[in-house]
Amino acid sequence: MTQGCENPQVEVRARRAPQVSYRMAQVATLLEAAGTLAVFGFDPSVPSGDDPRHLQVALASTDAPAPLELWQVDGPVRCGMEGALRWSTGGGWLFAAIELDEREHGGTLATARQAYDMLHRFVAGHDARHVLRVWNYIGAINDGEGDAERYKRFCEGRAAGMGDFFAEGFPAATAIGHLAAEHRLQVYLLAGEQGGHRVENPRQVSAWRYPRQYGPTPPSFARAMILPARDTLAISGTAAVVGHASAHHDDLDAQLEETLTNLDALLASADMRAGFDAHSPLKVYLRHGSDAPRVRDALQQRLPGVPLLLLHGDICRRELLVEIDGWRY
Ligand code: 3EB
Repeated sequence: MTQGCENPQVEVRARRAPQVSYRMAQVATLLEAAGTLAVFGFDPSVPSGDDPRHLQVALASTDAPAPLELWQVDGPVRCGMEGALRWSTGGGWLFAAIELDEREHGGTLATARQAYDMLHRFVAGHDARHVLRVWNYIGAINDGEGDAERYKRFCEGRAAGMGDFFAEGFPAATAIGHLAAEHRLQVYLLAGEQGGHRVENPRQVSAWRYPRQYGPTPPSFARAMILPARDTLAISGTAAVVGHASAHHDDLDAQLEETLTNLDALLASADMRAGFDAHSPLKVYLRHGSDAPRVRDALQQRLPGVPLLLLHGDICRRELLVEIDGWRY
């Protein structure tokens, strides 16, 4: 475009990011609130709701009662179901979620492929077709040896199912093992009308460049995504990985410190000021649920006032005990 000739009427205005918060409330109350795009519960024994916007994640909160996670957008929201897929759209955003049973789709690899194939076909038919952020919850993620480990099979199937849909670059993502029935695969995503800006961590090898030792297909995700209005950073699952190696094997405190250093490095890499605050919710995944009080104490000291949601789940490398994802507004 010739400089100085930009027509403001042609330029698409980037939409305000969905507002993510943790709430102690009833699901129904949150679903009735204005602009509710999605409500997440964290109790694997509870089914997802009749309302397509209510997803029960297969990971258990370490807190009782557990808070709900709320996504709110500007403007009216429409929603629906299409087979195994639930979706909602409003304010220029699209939420889509799928849950598949591995026993019906021929194992971990084939089920991941199917989930990504269905999701990308669905998203491609919408105005909000730029997938910015994905969450993957996989049963028994560390079962199986070598290349047969379920996480590595998932990575192969994910790559096969997305095909060249993410040719412009991968979304930010989280992949965590849940402790519910191992055949349940849950994948959900946020897509927008415009692409975001991918952020990598200079302290870490980009996941899609991990060497062969981590599996035949490297993980397909960006470390973080700046949303189109540049108002928000969506942060991928972040752990004590330095270079491509896991640091501080089986040392929880040291892994937590390394993870916080990685989060700081991501903020710097995104040109955002340092630190997290009361508007920047973080989700903490713990391999051992019994570590929850210690981790909560440590994080409350290090990140005072930051909303935390602690979940009991397995990290995709056996030696990792903690992983953190979240939003920085
Ligand atoms: C890591 O840094 C930790 O496979 O989608 C973090 C975030 C991790 C996302 C994924 C995996 C994924 O490699 C693991």
